[in-house]
Amino acid sequence: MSGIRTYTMVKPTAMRKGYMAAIMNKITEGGFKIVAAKMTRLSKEEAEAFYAIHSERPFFGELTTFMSSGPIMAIVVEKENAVEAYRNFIGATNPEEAEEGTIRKLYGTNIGENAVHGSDSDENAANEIKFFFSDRELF
Ligand code: 3AN
Repeated sequence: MSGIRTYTMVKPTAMRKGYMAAIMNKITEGGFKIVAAKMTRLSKEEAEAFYAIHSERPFFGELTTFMSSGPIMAIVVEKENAVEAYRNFIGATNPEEAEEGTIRKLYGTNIGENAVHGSDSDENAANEIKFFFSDRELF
């Protein structure tokens, strides 16, 4: 059975460009309920731990340097079939290939700085939520 929660975060470039509130609005308008949110910043080591599943990818260094380059907004959203629904909602990894009207199309800069993260499985969503939030921060 698919889960009702997924993890997302507004990435540093989108934060720097001032898109945080617009993105959170769009998430809510898309029918996702925000059940946890906090602004925080990852150290390089924390970014490496968060993206450990990508450690063999050629862009790992660039990705973790970027993700630790400034504040992020960490968010948990709820909706039926959350992981798949949210990934469809944000659009393709590369903003240039993302559908019109999606968050990555509207607010993404390039394939690495693509505005938001979205968990890719229920198992990863649960781990990523735990990475950022304690039980008392989830509503
Ligand atoms: P998604 O975030 O859509 O699941 P993945 O799992 O392929 O995409 O990649 C994880 C993250 O790594 C992406 N959100 C993106 O920021 C970054 N990334 C993916 N491909 C590249 C690339 N070719 N160069 C730089 N960063 C990349």
